[in-house]
Amino acid sequence: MDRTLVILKPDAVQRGLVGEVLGRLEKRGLKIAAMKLMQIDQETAHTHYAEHVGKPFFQGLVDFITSGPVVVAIFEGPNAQPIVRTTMGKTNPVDSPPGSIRGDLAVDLGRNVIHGSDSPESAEREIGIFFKSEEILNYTRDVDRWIVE
Ligand code: D4T
Repeated sequence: MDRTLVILKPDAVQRGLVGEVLGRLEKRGLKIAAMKLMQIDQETAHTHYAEHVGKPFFQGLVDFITSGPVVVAIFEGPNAQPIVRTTMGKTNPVDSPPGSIRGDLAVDLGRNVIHGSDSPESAEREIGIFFKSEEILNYTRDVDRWIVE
């Protein structure tokens, strides 16, 4: 089954949006395979955002993602990675349609509430940054047969 990494960024925790955002992903039909509340340190932030090193927004991005607690989670389901990305909306909330997480809950690129892996390869890399294999649970839900044919 496909897995993807989700981070509810410090703005989501501070604004009390954790339940709302997790609920939208659960209601879409995805299953939580792992989850924790944590504070990301500078080194982990640099590793996670390695593709953005050198860009003008990099330091602000690292300062923001390390500025307070985040919730990191692994969501599982068929096509988990693109399903999460479309549920999130576009990177910039101004381009995100109403009905998407960012289109309903955010207005600013630098406070866009949620991160989701942008490819299966990114998902695998990012899951490895935040979770040990024993923290990822394998279990079935009775409802899954009503979600996936
Ligand atoms: P994340 O990684 O936060 O889920 O965002 P996306 O995957 O949707 O988008 P991204 O990697 O291109 O950007 C990472 C992060 O940087 C912020 N950002 C981005 C910014 O502050 N200024 C910018 O110009 C860009 C492109 C927002 C998301």
